[in-house]
Amino acid sequence: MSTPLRILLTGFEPFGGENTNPSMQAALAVGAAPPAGIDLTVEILPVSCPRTPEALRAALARHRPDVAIATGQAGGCPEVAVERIGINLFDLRIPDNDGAQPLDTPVIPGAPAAYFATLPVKRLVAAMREVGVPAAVSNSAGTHLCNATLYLLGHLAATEYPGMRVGFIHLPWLPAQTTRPAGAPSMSLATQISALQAALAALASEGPEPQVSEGALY
Ligand code: PCA
Repeated sequence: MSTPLRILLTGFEPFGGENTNPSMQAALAVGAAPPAGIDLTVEILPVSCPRTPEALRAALARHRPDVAIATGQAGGCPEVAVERIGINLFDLRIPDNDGAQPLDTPVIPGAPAAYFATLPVKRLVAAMREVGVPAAVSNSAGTHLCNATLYLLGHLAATEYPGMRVGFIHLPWLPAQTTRPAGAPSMSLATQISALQAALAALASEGPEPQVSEGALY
């Protein structure tokens, strides 16, 4: 039997005054029932410009994964979004959980402008669609801590963890987060869990990147 793929999956704690975060719930649920062939560890990260990087670094040092996938909430997004790129920028729309709101500030001063995710983003999207989950590649992870986490993962892979593959998955609101006002897009926790399980299972197998465009702007 081949050695199982070591995957670190992270979710975020609630932020912005909300009382839950779908990424925390979905990541913990997947951690309790990981797909076969994967040595999975789940960590929940704080939402804080200084503390998120510290927690991420500590998690990587503890687990030394082959693959690091972070997940976070993208409130208002109607589908699961597999992020393609993280940029070296904080420009927070709302304060982090320590009340800080840096604008136009690099995540790591002097470091490169951006890092691409090194996971097969189109194959992950295809695997999610195959199990009936609306999903797409996203070409901007925003400028809050989710983008910063993908950027940091790319930077840490480039500088300290050679060979580690990295990616980020943004998840929609859960239905209970969209009751007031009603009508915003949401997705059930069960569907979000299937999306993450499909992505992990796809990583445990080989396959070509689908030659389809994922260049939609919206
Ligand atoms: N979403 C935020 C940060 C934490 C989270 O779950 C974001 O999209 O950057």
